[in-house]
Amino acid sequence: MVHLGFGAFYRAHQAVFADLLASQYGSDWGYCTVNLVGGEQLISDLKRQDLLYSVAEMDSSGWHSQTIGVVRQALHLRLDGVQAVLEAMAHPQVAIVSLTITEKGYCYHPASGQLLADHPAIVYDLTHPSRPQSAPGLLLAALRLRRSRGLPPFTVMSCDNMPENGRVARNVVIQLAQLQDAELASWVERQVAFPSTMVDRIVPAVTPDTLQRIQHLLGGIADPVGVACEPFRQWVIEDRFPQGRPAWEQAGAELVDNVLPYEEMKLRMLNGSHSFLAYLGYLAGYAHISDCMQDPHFVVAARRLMLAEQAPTLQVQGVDLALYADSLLLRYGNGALQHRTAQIAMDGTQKLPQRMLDAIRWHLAHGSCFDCLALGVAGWMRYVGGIDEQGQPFEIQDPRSDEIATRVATSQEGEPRVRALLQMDTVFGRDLPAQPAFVEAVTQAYLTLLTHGAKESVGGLSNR
Ligand code: NAI
Ligand code: CS2
Repeated sequence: MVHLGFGAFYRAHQAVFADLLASQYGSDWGYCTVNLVGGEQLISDLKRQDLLYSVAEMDSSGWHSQTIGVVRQALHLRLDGVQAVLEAMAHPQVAIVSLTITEKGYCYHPASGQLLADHPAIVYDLTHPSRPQSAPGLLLAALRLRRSRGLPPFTVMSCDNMPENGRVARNVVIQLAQLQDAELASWVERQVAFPSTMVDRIVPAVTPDTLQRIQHLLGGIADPVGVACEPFRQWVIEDRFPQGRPAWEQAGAELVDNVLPYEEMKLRMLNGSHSFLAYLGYLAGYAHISDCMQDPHFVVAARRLMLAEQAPTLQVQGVDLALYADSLLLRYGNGALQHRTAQIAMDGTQKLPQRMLDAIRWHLAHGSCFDCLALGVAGWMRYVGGIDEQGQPFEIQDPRSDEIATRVATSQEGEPRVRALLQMDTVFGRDLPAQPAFVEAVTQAYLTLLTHGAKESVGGLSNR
């Protein structure tokens, strides 16, 4: 397998499944891992330590570390060059290329799922098709290379937090192909499988403190590639791998025909409540998700968001959603994780559609209440204003931060600000801003936030 995106999540999730298969079930599936954007130092460090690194699970009983040894090769697009990456992907033994490149790595329009043909990386790839920079461009160039060599295509498996992530990956690769070579596009359409997956494990960004604790666990040996995570892990995979796959089920993954109901459940209940807690918690002065869980109003509001506003919109069968919500709240309360609200608040333009807006569309169609979701969206709007409730400025990290900054700078605080942000159609589409019930609910929630602040506004929800 080749994995694009050697970030914290891959290291503590997909690599852990493969390691378990190799160490306990004799599997010979391994990885070539690749970083495309950033993470140069990580790849160099990994090479320096014989491609081994540590994963520590943390909970209230302590930290437990294991060594992961399934990475066989590590590359960086900038350090090793595009040719080396394409050759790795075109290697005859490669059957799967998986991805954790964050939502923005797909260069797509989150509201419509279409390729952003004017994205700078895509514009570059269209003029340099055999030396691409973007993930869709690399997948396409590697598939073209395999086809020209008479090799079967690999299966493309997205492990990013998007509904129908396989379909998103497929759309962007095929649409990019259509702009270059119609015949190649139709070959990809016919020959390449893009299964979807639901992935779950809370893996906070690594901090100096994480590395220090891992060093302590390792008896003083530093591991700059180490990562720490919660004990829980889940992986639901659409079973469509024409070129074969590891027996992931032996390591606890669920292989299913249709993963969408699980993806929607996780994205709306877990990620939706995570984003709600991230924006409102940050504004309320809570640095970590576990700090939000110390505030009973935040706990009640998050549970209400999950059960009253997200659960009714789901199609998943046979899952006790009340139990699921309670298990999520327990996981959020894990104080060892130190999962920063500011980390989850990043890239909101890429996250809001699947975490909150799809459920809001459902409520608008059914005429039902979505107060918590409206406050979540208003929380994002207040957050991207870039000034906290103590008047301190902070930085917004988002691929659309320039557009956000312009909209914020050219609109007056209050209702005009809400109207200006609602015009971002990559986030809200054209339909939502045209629905008076939506505009009214978000505007009211925003004005409540301005007047009463985040803590009181969340308290107001939990008191209803
Ligand atoms: P990270 O910040 O540690 O790693 C991000 C990875 O994405 C890096 O390998 C980076 O090179 C790559 N990347 C960033 N922008 C890119 C671009 N424009 N094109 C190509 N590659 C790009 O983040 P982490 O924790 O590994 O999360 C990555 C993704 O994994 C998330 O966005 C999410 O979709 C998914 N995920 C993360 C979970 C977590 O708890 N950390 C849990 C479930 C899913
Ligand atoms: C989080 C997720 O960073 C975020 O936006 O909501 O990465 C979350 O930790 C995972 O999806 C848990 O599986």
